[in-house]
Amino acid sequence: MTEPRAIEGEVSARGRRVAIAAARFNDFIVSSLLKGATAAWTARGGAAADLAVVRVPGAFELPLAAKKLGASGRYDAVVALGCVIRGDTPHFDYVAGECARGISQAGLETGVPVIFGVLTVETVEQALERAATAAGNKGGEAMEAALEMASLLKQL
Ligand code: INI
Repeated sequence: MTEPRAIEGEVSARGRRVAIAAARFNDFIVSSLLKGATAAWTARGGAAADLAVVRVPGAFELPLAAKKLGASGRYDAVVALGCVIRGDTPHFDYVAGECARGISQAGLETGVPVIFGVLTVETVEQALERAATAAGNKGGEAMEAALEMASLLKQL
């Protein structure tokens, strides 16, 4: 039997334009995610002038900024970065839940990949583990997912 035709995205930033929307809340973590994302952009051949970084107050504000960036037609993908750490109140559930739902919705409504690079963790230690500057940086992984999806969507 002949093999089915495989369609896969390429993780390359060459010729791509990407926007990052990053929350300022918990900046001691988000700045590391941002470093990981920009390092992945450069490592994959992206030009500095083709990467935009937009800051918003907190994770709750990421969906609206991501939607506007996606709808602008200027970017092949949007990466949303943030960090929500569980506290003693139900606030976490509202912020994390609305952020995840809104980011998914922004992608579906604009047709532009919007990547969920938001840590939702119980403790600061868990956040630090995932924002390490070396391997395992979730910002870098989010950028790679954005590049793969941008390439894939162009083929579908
Ligand atoms: N925003 C975050 O990005 N992370 C959090 O952990 C957080 N907590 O815990 O409150 C948080 N709150 C702010 C929120 O995102 C909005 O900026 C604010 O409610 C104004 O709309």
